[in-house]
Amino acid sequence: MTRSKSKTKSVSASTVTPPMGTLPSDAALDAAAAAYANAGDMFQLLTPEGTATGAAELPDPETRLRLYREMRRARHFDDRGWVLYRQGRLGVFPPFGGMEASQCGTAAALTADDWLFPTYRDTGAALTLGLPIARALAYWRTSPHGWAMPENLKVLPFYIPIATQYPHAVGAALAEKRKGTRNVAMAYIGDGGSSEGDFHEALNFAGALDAPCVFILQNNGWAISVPTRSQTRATNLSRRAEGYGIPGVRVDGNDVLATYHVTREAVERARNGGGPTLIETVTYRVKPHTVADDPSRYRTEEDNAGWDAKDPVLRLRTHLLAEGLMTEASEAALLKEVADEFEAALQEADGYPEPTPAEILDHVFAEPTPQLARQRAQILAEENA
Ligand SMILES: Cc1ncc(C[n+]2csc(CCOP(=O)(O)OP(=O)(O)O)c2C)c(N)n1
Ligand SMILES: [Mg+2]
Repeated sequence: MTRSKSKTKSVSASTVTPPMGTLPSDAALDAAAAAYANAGDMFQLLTPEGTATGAAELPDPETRLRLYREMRRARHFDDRGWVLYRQGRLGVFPPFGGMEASQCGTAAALTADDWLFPTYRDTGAALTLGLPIARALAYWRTSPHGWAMPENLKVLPFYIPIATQYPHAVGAALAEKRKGTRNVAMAYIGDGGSSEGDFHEALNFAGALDAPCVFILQNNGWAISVPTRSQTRATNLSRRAEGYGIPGVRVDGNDVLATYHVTREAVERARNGGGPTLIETVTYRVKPHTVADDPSRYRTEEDNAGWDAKDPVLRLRTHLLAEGLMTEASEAALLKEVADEFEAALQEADGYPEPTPAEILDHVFAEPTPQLARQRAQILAEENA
């Protein structure tokens, strides 16, 4: 487990990037392996103090401001979610505060034509690609309004079963390849999920068939109460990619400029026929597993030490203020916009009709199977009896 002793020596992500439009050569994979052989190394563009490492050029100012906005939208959802849960206005949901760089920076590298397969913790990623806030709230209210993919957006509903989304993403990526598009599929998973068979099958399948897939492995140190260090002997999860012949990148998951940078490279490679990439974002679950969890039962203050100082939102904030790209006044205006957007979405979600029992079967398949149709008729008959 490397989370507490992260030596953030900057490794250029370009060392693992083959030229556009080509498959990764053995030499490129060897270079990737060499670059990431030291478990402490990870790609970083901004130090926790907000200064540039010089490992690569920073994204342009407009992109940096966009990333800040996306992280603030995500953080606001997370903060308000806690309050709404305590008020009985939102169900149990998994908070992701502190993981915004890992989620928003990666999702921001996609376009609305691409696929996104999120886990239950990836609201920040889904919002970044355009999932309406009201739909995300509906999901955590167990309302059918949150169960389907929104129109014009290929964001799957949040997956609760661990790791099943990985093979699904490979299927979607291969379908895009067959259709001859340049669209890619991005799938998220946790450190715990990466110990499941589906994870390994998906990486092998994607590598063998050159699926245009980007696999994001968010190593947040914990799978509920199980620390990463005790569920695997692997200390650098990105190196698992080597076993499947695909590039693996390890990135500071609390540095949004770095997560965006490496993900853009991986997305471009996939679009250009270069196949899949595994990206390990090294981050930490500073919050409980869900809002109903009590992490003091299984981890100590020592476990958590140092992570608040690595807060991804504050890191970019320091940089933007220092560079004059944002002032306290312009930030205040942004925060007001973010809060107003959320309250309008909450009102919209409050206006959704209460679900009826038969709706539990909607959205399971595009066309209901005969069994589902029979069950639906039965539920309706019971309701009307
Ligand atoms: C197939 C399956 N097994 C077990 C569970 C119970 N479960 C829910 S969350 C979780 C831990 C997952 O940890 P990780 O993949 O690291 O994701 P994180 O919660 O840290 O984001 C487990 C075991 C589940 N949802 N699905
Ligand atoms: Mg985890």
